[in-house]
Amino acid sequence: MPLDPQRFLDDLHKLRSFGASGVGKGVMRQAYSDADIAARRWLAGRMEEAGLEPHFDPLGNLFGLAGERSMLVGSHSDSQPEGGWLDGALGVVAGLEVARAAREAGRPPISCVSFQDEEGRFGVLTGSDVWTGKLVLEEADGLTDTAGNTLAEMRGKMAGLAGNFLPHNRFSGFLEMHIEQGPYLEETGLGLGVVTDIVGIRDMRISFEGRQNHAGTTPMHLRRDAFQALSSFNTALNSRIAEVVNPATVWTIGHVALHPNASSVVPGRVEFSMQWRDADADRLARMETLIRKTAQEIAADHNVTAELGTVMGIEPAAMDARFQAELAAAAEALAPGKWQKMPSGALHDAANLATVMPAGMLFVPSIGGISHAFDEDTYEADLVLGLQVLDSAARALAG
Ligand code: HGY
Ligand code: MN
Ligand code: MN
Repeated sequence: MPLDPQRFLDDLHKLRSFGASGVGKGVMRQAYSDADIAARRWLAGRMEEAGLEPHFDPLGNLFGLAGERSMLVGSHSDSQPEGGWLDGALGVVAGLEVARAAREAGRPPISCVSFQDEEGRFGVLTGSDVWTGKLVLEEADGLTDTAGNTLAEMRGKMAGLAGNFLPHNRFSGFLEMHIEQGPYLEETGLGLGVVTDIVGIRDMRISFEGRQNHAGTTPMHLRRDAFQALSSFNTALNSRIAEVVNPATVWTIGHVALHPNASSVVPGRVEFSMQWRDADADRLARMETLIRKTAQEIAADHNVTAELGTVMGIEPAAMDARFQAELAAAAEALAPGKWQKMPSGALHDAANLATVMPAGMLFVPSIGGISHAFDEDTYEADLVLGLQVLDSAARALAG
């Protein structure tokens, strides 16, 4: 039996050793970090050993190519600044194992992939945004991370490896296996999820500029305090947004940079991320209008200025009906009655790939619904069952 679950698990643990956090099974492997690049070099070596042709494109997306035209299976191997060992890595190593097994068995070719910067150090799903043509390379190059590094500088670290962008029609479709990253599969006890749709997202940076001053001598009524503005903005938004959202809508202020961030100084500037997600593009637009209006009104109330950055986003995406059906058939054959159809609240490269080829996704449960945290985990039996279902569906679709 060429599909080798132990080899898959061994490779998954080896991948974690690049950027291993020392806390639980966590990793720190942000896109273009030394750990990320070392991991990609190691993955390229494993592809080569398997008889797949490693190919880096100008973004650092790494493909393991088989045949002249094939199915593509994979995910991403970059992590959040503090990430778990499975987010993305699971789908990459599963893709490698499925492609390797197909080759060893002499079956129709399957290629594998690890996309770059899925976690949005620079953009939203930067590597697949550029490859699928959503974002032009020149524009992407000017994007900065929260420390002010540009994408152009960071991808320059991989310039020696880079080849061309591959044509999309080299691939007949895309399959991605991922951890659910939420609580539903565990709650329902149905161990596998066949993804129907992926939510849309909007992401922007907002800053409030006030007046930096002495925290002991500046009377409250004369202050132009950037933190107070942010605090009021958050409170006002949470109350006003109720008119627009539904129970599945989510919004997050996840990154805040307060300047100068010192206890005896009235803060003069704050820059923060504002992200919102929903399955309905119209609702995403209505939320944007409300966010802009609230930011401007609160800025005026606090005598600070508001600067609203460019909104980046991904549209809600439906997964291909045939790919859903093959995943469902494989799940039913290997785990009868133990799977469900479900939408994804997390973003995935499959949302971008769905704009250029048929795409499908399979979820396995996350213990406690935890992800984007060091203690993210999944039972080994679920990882292996997911691999087997993915392989079965990939074979049917490649065949
Ligand atoms: O943020 C997300 O949904 C994904 O993990 N990039
Ligand atoms: Mn992911
Ligand atoms: Mn993630």
